[in-house]
Amino acid sequence: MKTAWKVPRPHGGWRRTAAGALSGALAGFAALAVAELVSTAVRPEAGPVVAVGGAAIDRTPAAVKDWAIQEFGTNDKLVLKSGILAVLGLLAVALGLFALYRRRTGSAGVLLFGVVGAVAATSRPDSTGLVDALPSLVGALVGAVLLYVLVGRLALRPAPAGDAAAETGWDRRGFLIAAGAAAAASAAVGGLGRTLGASLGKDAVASRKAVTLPAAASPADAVPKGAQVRVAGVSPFVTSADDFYRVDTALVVPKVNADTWRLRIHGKGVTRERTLSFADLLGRELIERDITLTCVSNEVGGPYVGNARWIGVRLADLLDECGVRPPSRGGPADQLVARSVDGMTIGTPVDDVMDGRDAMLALGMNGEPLPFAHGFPVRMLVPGLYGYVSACKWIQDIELTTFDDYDPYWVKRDWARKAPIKTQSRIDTPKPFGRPKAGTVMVAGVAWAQHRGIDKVEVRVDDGPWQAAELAAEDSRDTWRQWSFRWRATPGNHTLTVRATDRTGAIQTARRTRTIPDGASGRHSVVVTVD
Ligand SMILES: Nc1nc2c(c(=O)[nH]1)N[C@H]1C(S)=C(S)[C@@H](COP(=O)(O)O)O[C@H]1N2
Ligand SMILES: [Mo]
Repeated sequence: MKTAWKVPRPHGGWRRTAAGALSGALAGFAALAVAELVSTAVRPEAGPVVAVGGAAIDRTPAAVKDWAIQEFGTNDKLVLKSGILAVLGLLAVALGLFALYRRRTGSAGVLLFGVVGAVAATSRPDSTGLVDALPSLVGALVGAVLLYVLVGRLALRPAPAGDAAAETGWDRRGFLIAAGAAAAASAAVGGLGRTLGASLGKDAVASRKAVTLPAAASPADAVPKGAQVRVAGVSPFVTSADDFYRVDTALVVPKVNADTWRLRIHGKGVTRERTLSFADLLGRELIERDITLTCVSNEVGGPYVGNARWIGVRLADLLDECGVRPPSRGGPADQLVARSVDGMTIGTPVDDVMDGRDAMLALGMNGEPLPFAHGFPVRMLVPGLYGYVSACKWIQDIELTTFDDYDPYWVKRDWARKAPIKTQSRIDTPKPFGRPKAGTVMVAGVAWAQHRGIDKVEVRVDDGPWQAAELAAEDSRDTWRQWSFRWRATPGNHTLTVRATDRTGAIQTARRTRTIPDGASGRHSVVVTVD
């Protein structure tokens, strides 16, 4: 039997339905284009996509965010923005279809999205006030009016009197003209917004260009020649700024003008509160150190670890001048909370900052002022601690407080209050599922246990015994250390596993844990087929 499934012909025909959908899409496009243009005058972070995206990031459960970082890496933000645009597009089309039946309510729906964007923008931690509502509201108003006008062209004309058989119709020509004009105008507004947006932050760019980093009073020793193993495929010992991993919540990289930037130090036990300018910091004694930074979201074998030469101000000296004593010397504050210009908060144990390690306010990376993406003009670094509890970028405020009194950003999202970096090692070559030739195969990679140092790296082939790898020269105990292992490879499938031993004598654990709450543990393995 044949079943016919008939879709009822929509009121006014399919073309009119399509025109309704198009009206919605155009209204959404116009609203976003106008909103982005207005945001270049207000604040780029106040645009609806960035504001809603930022709010989404803050509300994403830790596990989902970690999954996104693993899955999309540094593209996570692009994926989020595309996702928001896709959802907005679908909703706009739905509103357009709805407006065919309820024109006013459809337009009001567009306004409602404007209100959502406005609320998101004004409630961001870095919001500068009610003006942040403007981009979303103005954009939505334009979108709502446009939808109303376009759908007005789709009104059905009554059939001529006395001719009941005649088709009812709508003003196709009028609609197409209006839709075409709206699309062109929106594209022009969008283009203008892009052009203006690209030129924003020019003062910040100029202030960065004007920076000359002085020589450090306490320079770093040259990286030992033997720190880099001579095996192809191993990460460079010093990671270039371009290749350095980037992990942060900023949908728009903050462009801070170093000339107007200030850092305030205050809070519990601060007897001499201070506000410092960039010039103040540049004029102080600087230290230069090689420090390997690691993200707590780095999976075993993962890429979120990098090593650079940093120049900056020793943080303990600065705190000392402000009268701060660590709790181990009777001070009342055990937590240092760093705040960034984009509202990030990062909490670090005061004892760690002041125990003699090279915790610093970094002004430069690999001989250049910090890149904007890595925290220009100033970021914090504390050797031995994961970035989320130590490495605040675009820092503007340091508050001395207690762990009891305040939970910073990531701690509110279920990550651990304290997170020293776990001893880890990674096989850089051969790559997983590589096909090396039988004979001597160089196995090599990196190992890290910042501020403890790496004393041993061992490799195991399949279920064989652990065999000592050759350690490259150590730069410092705050940096990673390379290693290599000459493997007499025999044909067939093999699993290579690595483990490191740190200077306390502790062997890297085999116990696999997730990254949440305080960093992944376990050992990196690579499966290869030897031909
Ligand atoms: N302002 C700000 N600082 C931040 C973050 C952030 O999201 N915002 N992320 C932290 C995390 S989780 C890490 S691992 C490091 C990464 O620094 P990088 O992007 O320079 O590699 O920055 C830290 N500092
Ligand atoms: Mo991180």
